[in-house]
Amino acid sequence: MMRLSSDFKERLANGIKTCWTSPSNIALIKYWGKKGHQLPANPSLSFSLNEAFTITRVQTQLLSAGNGPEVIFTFEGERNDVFGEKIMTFLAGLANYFPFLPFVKLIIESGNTFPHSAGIASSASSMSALALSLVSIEQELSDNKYDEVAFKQKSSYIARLGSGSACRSVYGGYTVWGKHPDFENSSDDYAVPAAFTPGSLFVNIKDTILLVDPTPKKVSSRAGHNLMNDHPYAAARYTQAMGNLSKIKAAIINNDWESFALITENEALSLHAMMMSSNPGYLLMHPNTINIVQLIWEMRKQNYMKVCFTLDAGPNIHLLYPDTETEKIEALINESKQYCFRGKIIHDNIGKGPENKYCK
Ligand code: 2P0
Repeated sequence: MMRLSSDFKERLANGIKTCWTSPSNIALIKYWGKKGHQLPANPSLSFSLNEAFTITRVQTQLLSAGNGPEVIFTFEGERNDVFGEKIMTFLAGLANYFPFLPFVKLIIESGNTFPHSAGIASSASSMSALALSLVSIEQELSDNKYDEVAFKQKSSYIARLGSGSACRSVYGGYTVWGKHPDFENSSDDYAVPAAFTPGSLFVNIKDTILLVDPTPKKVSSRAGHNLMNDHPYAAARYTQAMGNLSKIKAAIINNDWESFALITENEALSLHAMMMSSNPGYLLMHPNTINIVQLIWEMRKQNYMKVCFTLDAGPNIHLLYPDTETEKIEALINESKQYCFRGKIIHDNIGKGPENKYCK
């Protein structure tokens, strides 16, 4: 934690403005199950998206009595007190990390580049954008500065407390969250960039999201994580994820698409198998999710395409492929559209991570 400068109230009275864009991410090795306070039961690996991000602007006002924080939250131009309350709850747990919080009213304006109904998880991008903004404000109120690594680590730590997967969104490229012997600096407390050099197939990996069903899911991720607590297969699942993380690292470094595809699909199907075998069990896949999986497998076999799928906690298919394979994949995407909600698809690809340079 950084010490506040002696004139921090003056700085707050002048108003501090910060703004971050932060991306969503897609997990290849899935985080599913928690321990302690928002710590992962197994490590996960994801990459940040490029097009799907949240833009968050935060302005401070001084509350000199020190009875804050207060929040005014606007989402896409409209005041949203339901989200505002959620942010208040989140901030209430952060007093130990940000001693300035009692002295601020935060005016937060947020928006996404992707529609609500796109089936893209917004908690990762929005919580990471907010965490980065809070750490930026902390820096403005101190006479010291974090270096780049410490700044990102603190942001990742704070984002994790808001939503686990959000801690991976503070970086670009491939990111690991959770202690694993093959990733030297990995930690359960925050995510770190995956310190490997990806093979050429993985440098510009694409993620085309096939939107099967845009309606909100019936079982939240929070509830899903909780169901892992007494899950009969939990221990085996955590062991599987540890092994899959080692294997996928090797596949990405060795430019081995086939192994990558096997592991990625094994993770997606295992995640949903955990949901189905929870007590009570539930299904987030839609019949058209399965229709598309069958189509991918069929067309991949016929045409030797470098393509695979993954699934988030929802029915939509994330089609992953190297950018060099784009033309070959076109037919598969077109054929899949019949199973998509209003034929809707979203093109995305691996991205560079959060930025604040566009915010003035
Ligand atoms: C992941 N998911 O690794 C996994 C795979 C969804 C499927 O992390 O309760 O929103 O906020 O920590 O991060 C979704 O759960 O859960 C998730 P919380 P989160 O991306």
